[in-house]
Amino acid sequence: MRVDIVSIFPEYFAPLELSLIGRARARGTLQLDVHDLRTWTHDVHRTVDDTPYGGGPGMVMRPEPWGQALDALVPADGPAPRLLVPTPTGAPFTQALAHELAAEPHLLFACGRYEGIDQRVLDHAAERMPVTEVSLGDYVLFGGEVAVLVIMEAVTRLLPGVLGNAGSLDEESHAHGLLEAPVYTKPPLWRGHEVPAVLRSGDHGRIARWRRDESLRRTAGRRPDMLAAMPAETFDKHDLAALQGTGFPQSSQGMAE
Ligand code: 6GU
Repeated sequence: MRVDIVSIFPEYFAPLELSLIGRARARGTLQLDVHDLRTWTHDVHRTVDDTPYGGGPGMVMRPEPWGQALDALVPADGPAPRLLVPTPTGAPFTQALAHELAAEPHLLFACGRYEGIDQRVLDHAAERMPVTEVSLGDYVLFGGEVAVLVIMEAVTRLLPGVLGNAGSLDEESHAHGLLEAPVYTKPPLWRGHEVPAVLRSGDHGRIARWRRDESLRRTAGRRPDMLAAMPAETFDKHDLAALQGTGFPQSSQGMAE
């Protein structure tokens, strides 16, 4: 996969040299280039922002440097990249979107700062390539840089060959609409806290059942929105026993009143 990142703070992306993302780059699984937006400014102050039309606080990123950056990074021949713009006004970033992005041959991230990028940059880009505005959640960051680090970590670990054990992708939180059960390692007794006996029993059927029960109860407690999104048929009689007292499933999930 090829990835280009444009930002006024290229130094933010130093962590992408480390650990498994760094290794994916060294191996060529990920071909990543970070570009300084100011490369495409031509005044002595290398200006990237200006005051907003209509008034109001803060500054807006000017369209000209962005237009030139996209011209330089979008191949004139061959397929256009998918343009990703991190912004608190974007659609929520989810594991499903991470899977979608991991299947793309070329991603281009445009990191906005201040109050955002002049809308015409995105409208013009959308005439030439798919554009996705994406948000990490309901809070506001200074700019898109940290969001790109998050998105790149979520996407890179889904690329073929990056994780040693691909099976762990199938069992992890958000893979099947439930949070993962708690995990334990040695020693069996630590500061008065024991590892649940079932996990030391060697009975794989009971262990799987225990993990599913814990997943269901944990999801009901912490992420009732996720459990509410699951159709009632998803839950068998063992699941219903595990969910006793949690308020799930709800009548709106198709159960008899
Ligand atoms: Cl993707 N960008 C910014 N600037 N703020 C955010 C965000 C993104 N997601 C949540 N807040």
